[in-house]
Amino acid sequence: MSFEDVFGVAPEGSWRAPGRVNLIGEHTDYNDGLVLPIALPNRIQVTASARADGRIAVASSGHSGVVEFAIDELEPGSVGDWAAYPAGAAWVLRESGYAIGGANLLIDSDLPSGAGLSSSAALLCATSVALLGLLDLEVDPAEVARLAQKAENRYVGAPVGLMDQMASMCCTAGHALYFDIRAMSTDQIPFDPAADGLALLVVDVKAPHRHVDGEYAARRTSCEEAAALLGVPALRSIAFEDLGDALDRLPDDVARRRVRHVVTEIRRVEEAVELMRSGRLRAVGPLFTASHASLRDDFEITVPELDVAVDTALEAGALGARMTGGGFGGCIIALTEADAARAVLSAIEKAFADHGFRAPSSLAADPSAGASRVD
Ligand code: GAF
Repeated sequence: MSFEDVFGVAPEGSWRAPGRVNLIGEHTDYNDGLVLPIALPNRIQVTASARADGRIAVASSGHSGVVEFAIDELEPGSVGDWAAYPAGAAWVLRESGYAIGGANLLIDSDLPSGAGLSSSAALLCATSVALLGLLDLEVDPAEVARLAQKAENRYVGAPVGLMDQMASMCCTAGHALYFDIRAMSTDQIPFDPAADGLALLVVDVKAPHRHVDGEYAARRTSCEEAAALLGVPALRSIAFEDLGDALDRLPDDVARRRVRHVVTEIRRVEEAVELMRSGRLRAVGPLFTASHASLRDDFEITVPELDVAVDTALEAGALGARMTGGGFGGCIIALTEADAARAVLSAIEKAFADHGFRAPSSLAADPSAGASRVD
């Protein structure tokens, strides 16, 4: 589907924003914590031309038809389904005082959706940079990320944290993004497994998403309620050394397990970054595995496909493995010796066939750059 065929005019440019996998630091972002994502080579691309009538027309290679709306009339929920994301991006830019104009937008993607690779954030970020790019407006990438999160929270209605949008906007090639949400500070950590004779496998377990939105919101609410009970603004304020005391002050076992996950996971991110900075990438493997156990047992967001993939990867010799992303489906990552990657993947494929699960698929995990204009 060419831009001219759909809109009858030539495009003025294309902008792209990648998906991500998080190396470690899961469900910590909305607790003011620490995360460590890499951007994937897979991305969402928005090709665009300006319109003079204040309307946005959006088409997608993954969906039929053109959805059209007036920027001035956008209100949360006014556009639904997949077009809610580009509409949300336009709404938040308008609300934030950016004088965006009308546009024709054609969306194209090689980023699997529903695989926990952050296609929603990528679509919001790609649309935002396209709408701003048509006006030649330079906006700080972290600010675009914050606006994209606001659109997802307020326009789409998903109570997500800020990790995915920051990964999509601020990652750089060859690095993981160490993002401290409380400080709103970032550091680029060199990440090149191949240089150490290692590989990072990303495996989509193809599990049907089960109650993802409701369960995500429930986890967030549990964390916020626990923080209120402990008298802190967010669980980040509970130091690892004070975890035992904090757990003693909580009224029930579920709250204790949720808090234990968040506090220990933040600690694991610090440890992983320390190891990566000192060139000891192999030693990060056990932290991945501990993170998965915490997400499975304390945060309770894994599903059988994720657990089987992780257990099988470890049995087949992976140095560490964990689910990545929001949970309840999506992907696992496994750190392996480079020459063991194929065997680990084959073992997961065989285990899935034995369990009667859908066949998994794997993706390249080259740490890639954040959103940009496509030359
Ligand atoms: C999803 C959310 F969008 C992120 O903000 C983050 O909370 C993640 O789940 C879990 O770490 O991707």
